[in-house]
Amino acid sequence: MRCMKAALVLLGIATPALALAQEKKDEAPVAVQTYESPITNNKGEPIGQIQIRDGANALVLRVTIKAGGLTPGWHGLHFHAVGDCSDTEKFEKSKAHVNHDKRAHGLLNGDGPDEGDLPNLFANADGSANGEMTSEMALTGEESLKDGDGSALIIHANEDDHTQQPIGGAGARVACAVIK
Ligand SMILES: [Cu+2]
Repeated sequence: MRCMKAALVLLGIATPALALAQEKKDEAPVAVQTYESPITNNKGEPIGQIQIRDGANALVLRVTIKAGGLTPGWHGLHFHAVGDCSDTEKFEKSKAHVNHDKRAHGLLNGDGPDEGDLPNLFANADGSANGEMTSEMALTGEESLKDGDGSALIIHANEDDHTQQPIGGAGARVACAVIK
């Protein structure tokens, strides 16, 4: 009798544990994809780099800028539609924001945001900056950052107010990183 009780208790514990193990086995682990690319300024010089990690729940963008890379203060940051940073003076070849759904620009705009919208990056007094942020975009697949013509991370001269069209008053494009 005592023995049987013990067996039942064991079963009671063992069953959920087994079920959990099976559940974990059934869920194929989603590997985190990583992408890194240098950031170039208007003179074509490298000023830092981006790192993108894309996993099951989020795409995480890390931006690292070395001292002297940017003017101190806030800078608008967006994913632009084409992965071309070759026209370093203006970075216009990167085209407009990634925006498949034709939304208005602005994280704080009621008709937005567009897919390229990102939070601002703050550069320190020495021009260095470090930031990490998430995006709704995916790294690979349909309508992703690495689509046919790729995309670019653009850093603007001024901060993005997250409201005004077309780019929140962020001004000139001062740095660019290819995502392809
Ligand atoms: Cu932009």
